[in-house]
Amino acid sequence: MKFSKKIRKNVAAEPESRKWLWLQLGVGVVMTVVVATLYIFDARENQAVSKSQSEHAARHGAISSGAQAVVTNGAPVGVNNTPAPGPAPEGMVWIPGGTFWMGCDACDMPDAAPSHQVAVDGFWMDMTPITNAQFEKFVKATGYNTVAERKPDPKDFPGAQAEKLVPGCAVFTPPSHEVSPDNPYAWWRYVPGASWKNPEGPGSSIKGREDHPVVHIAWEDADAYAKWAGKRLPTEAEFEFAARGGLDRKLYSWGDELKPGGKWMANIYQGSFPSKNTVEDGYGATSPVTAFPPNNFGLYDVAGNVWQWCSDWYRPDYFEKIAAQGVVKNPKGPDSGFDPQEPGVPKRVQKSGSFLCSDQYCERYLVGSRGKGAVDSGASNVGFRTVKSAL
Ligand SMILES: [Ca+2]
Repeated sequence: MKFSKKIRKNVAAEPESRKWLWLQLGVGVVMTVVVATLYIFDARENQAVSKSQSEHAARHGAISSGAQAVVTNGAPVGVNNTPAPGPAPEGMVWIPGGTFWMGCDACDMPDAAPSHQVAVDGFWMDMTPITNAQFEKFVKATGYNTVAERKPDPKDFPGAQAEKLVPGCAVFTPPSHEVSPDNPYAWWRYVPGASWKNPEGPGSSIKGREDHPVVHIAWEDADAYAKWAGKRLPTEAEFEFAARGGLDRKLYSWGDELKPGGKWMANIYQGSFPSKNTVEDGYGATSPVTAFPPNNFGLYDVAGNVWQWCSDWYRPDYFEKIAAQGVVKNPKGPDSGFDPQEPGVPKRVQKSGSFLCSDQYCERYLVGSRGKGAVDSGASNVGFRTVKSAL
């Protein structure tokens, strides 16, 4: 089924995994074996090639002066020369800060416009999304229980039947036939027992996926990990500045071409969403966090693979408001979240898009685009990475 570009880009936000609605709708138990088979698709050959290219990029100037410094409206746009304040914390890279055009006018996404100038100070950022292995360390050290593992409190879900209030999370379950992309419930299933360590539900595990990003992460889970690690979640502005890698107003974190030289640069979706993934990039679900090339700052997976939580509340009109204020320094988002598509459901910003985004659906791997997520909900394509302030 063909949809106009405008409709495709404004269809229901992905992921639509809001827990209370799932519980109202009822709980579906899926054939986890079938889904697990899809998820552990490996494509070792592709991985080997990509990894070798990634390592090459890291050795040869991944952290380059990628900035295209220009002066626009009197404000210098570009990457600062601020040196790293010390040795890099393990697994992190120094993002020197600077001034950039945030957002995207060409994306045809109202919440990402207008593009506007933003300045951010330097900070450390995780080179990759947090992996299953990293999250496991956190859980072993703290005994932390993620939101998906907790029994939903009836007080939070008025009207839901008691027997439906079971721990679980939303798992991508591709339908066998073509469906309209405006009905996410055709491909999301609330799976009892699904969580970071059982990504497709009971019987599935993270074995063999230790270097994949952790998933089924709600905002407070990400925040708890960050605090334990002595870090924090990035602001939306920090994430986008870092993802752009010093490139000025490009569509993607690597440039303006989706597939430079015919090569996939991120783990996204190919084929006819959601029923037929042709897996041209080698991965039908999550991929190892260094499977695709890093950007100019040496950051992996700033587009595709998994959505990554930011600290900002989400409002679709936020860019409009701050664009009127000139160059904004270190913006931290609005005071509260509001999504007119779901008033009353507090949401925070997510960036990068996921392995489920394609040019037919979502397309939010575009570096200046924005995602959003209900704070109490993860999904099988939602993870995070952390940052650390310089001081
Ligand atoms: Ca893919």
